[in-house]
Amino acid sequence: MNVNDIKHAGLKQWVLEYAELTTPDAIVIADGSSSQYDELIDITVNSGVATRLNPAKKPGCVLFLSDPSDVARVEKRTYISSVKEEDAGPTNNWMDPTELKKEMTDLYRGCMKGRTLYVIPFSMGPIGSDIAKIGVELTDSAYVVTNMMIMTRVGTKVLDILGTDGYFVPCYHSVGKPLAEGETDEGKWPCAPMEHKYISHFPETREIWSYGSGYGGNALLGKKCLALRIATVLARDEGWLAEHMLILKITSPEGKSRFLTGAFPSACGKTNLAMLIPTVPGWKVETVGDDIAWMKYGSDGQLYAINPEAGFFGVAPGTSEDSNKNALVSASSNTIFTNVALTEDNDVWWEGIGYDAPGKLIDWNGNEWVQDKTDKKQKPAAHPNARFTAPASQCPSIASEWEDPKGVPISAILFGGRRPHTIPLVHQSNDWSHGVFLGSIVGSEVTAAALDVKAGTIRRDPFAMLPFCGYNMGDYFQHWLDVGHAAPDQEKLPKIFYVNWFRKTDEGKWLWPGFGENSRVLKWVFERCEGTAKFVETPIGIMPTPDAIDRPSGVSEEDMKELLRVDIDGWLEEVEDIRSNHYPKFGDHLPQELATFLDSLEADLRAAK
Ligand code: O2Y
Ligand code: MN
Repeated sequence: MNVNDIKHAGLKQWVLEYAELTTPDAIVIADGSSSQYDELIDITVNSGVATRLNPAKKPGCVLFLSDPSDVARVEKRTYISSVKEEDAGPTNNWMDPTELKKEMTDLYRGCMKGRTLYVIPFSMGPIGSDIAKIGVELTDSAYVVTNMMIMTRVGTKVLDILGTDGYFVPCYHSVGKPLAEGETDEGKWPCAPMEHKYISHFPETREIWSYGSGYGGNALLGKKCLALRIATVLARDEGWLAEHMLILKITSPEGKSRFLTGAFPSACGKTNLAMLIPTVPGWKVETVGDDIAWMKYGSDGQLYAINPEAGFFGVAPGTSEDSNKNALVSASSNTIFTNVALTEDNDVWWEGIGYDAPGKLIDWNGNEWVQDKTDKKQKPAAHPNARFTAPASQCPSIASEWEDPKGVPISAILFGGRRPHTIPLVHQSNDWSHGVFLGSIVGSEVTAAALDVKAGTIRRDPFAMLPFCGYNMGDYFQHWLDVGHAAPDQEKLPKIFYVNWFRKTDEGKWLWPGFGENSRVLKWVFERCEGTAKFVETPIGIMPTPDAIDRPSGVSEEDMKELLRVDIDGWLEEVEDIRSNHYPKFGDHLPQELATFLDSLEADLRAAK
C-alpha cells in the first residue's frame, strides 16, 4: 500500500503536507502485517542499531541501545500548549501554541532527509470498540513503528474503520536527526540534543507534536501522549475518565470475580501488581492492563474500564521470577528490549533479574562489562529505566476479558504511592468524593523513570497523573467530583482505597513484604466490596481491624499494628504540607469540596489526639 491508496482525503493531504515539510526519501504505510514487522526489524538489525537475540533463548527478540541523552520521558521538555496558560495549570509546562508550533515547524523542516517517513494508523482500544480512539503517528523511526505494533493495534484494519472521513488524533514525530547525502547512523541511536527535544500537546486542536527523542513515552505517541494527556481532555469534554491505572481481575476461592483499577505513580510496581501471583490459597489474580484505564458508565449504571493498549512497556531491572514471573514469560519471545545488557550468547541480563551476570556482558552503553560484586560503585549493566516491549497476549495471567470492547465493570479503585512513613497499609474512603480527596493528595518517592526530578524525594502526584494530565489539574479534580455526582446510581460507584506497600521502620527495614503478599490486601478490598470484611471507622477513613488481614510470614503482630496505625502526628504534618504547599498551587481552580475535606480531616485528627 502506498500513500495514494489512502482513501481518507484529509489523512492523505496531512501526510503529504508533513512529507513536504520534513523531506523524507520515502513514505511507507504501516499495514500491521507480521511480514512488515519482520522487514522493519531486519532494517534496524542490518543498520547496526539493533541486535537480534539468540533464537534458542529469546525467539523473535531484539535489543536496542539508546543514546545516553535519550533514556526516559523528559518532563521538562513536555508541554501542554493550550491557548491560555491558565488552562494548562500549575503542574504543566506551557508555551504559547503559535510560538511553539513556529519553533517546532522550523525543527521539522528537512528533518527526515535520508530517512523514511512511516505512517502508523493505530487504535487505542479494541478496533471498533465504542470506547476506542484512533490516532495516526507520522515518524521516521523504525523502532517506533515496531514498538507501536506491539503496544497498539496498527494497520490497514484501522484505516478501514477510519473510512473516508473518520476522526483521528494527528501525531507528528521525528527523531530530529536528518542525514546528509551518503551519511548513515553508523549503528548509533538517532536523536536530537536535549534543548531541541519537544513533547508537545495542543489540547484545543487535539494534536501531538514530538521531536528529538526516539524513546518510550516521548515517541510511542499512543501511550502517555494520546491515551493520557489528550484523552484526559476528551474525557473531560465527554464525561468519562482517562487514567494512569492498571486493571486487574480478582477471583475468590468461591469463584466470584471482581475487577479493580489502581493508580500508582511511575516506578511503584504497577506492572507487578497487575500480574501478581497471590500467596493467599485459592485466590486468583488476572491482568487486564498494567498502565492505562479508560472508564465510562455503561447502560447499567456501572463504571466500565478498557485497557487502551495491546502490550507492556515494562521496566526490566528488578523484574525476576520472584518479583514478576508473568512479566518474564510475557517478554520471553517476540519482545523488543531497550537498554538492557547483552550476554555473550546473545541473551539479555539486568540488575535484579534474580541471578548473577553470566560472564562478560555488553552494557547499555555498548561497553564490555564484568560484574564485580566487591565494587559497590560499579555502574549498572542495564539502564535503571531499561524496558521490554512485550505483547499483552503473551502474558500467562492475561484475563479472558482483556479485549472485551465494552470493558470490564469496576468494583474498586486503588490509589497508592511509595511512602516510607505515615500512610497505612490500606484505608478506604467514606464515599466517592472523599476518595477524590485521597486521590488528590497522593505522593510518592521519586525514582528513575522521571530522570529530571531528584531521586529519593517525595513529590505529590495527584491520581498518579502529575505528568499526564492534559489540562489544569484543579479542573481535573472537579471533573472527578462531577463524574461521581453524575453517577446513574451512587450505590454502583466503585469503592475507593488508598494503599501503601512501601512502609519502613525508622531503621529503614520494610514493614511489608509486598509482591504476591499484596493479595492479602486485595482480599480485604474484595471483601469490603462484598460487605463481609471486618473494619473500623477512623479519622482518616475506613480501615481493617487488626485481625482482618492475615499476616504473611516475617510480619509480626507489632508490625501489623504499625502498618494499620493511624499516625495522628504524621497525618497532621501531611495536612500541614497539603495546606501550605500542595493545594495553594491550584488557586481558584481547587474545588471547595476538597478544601472542606482537608478541614474536616484536620478537625477529626485533632479530636482524636
Ligand atoms: O521512560 C519512558 O519513556 C517510559 S515511562 C512509562 C512506561 C510505561 C509505563 N509507565 C511509564 C510511566 O512513566 O508512568
Ligand atoms: Mn505509567
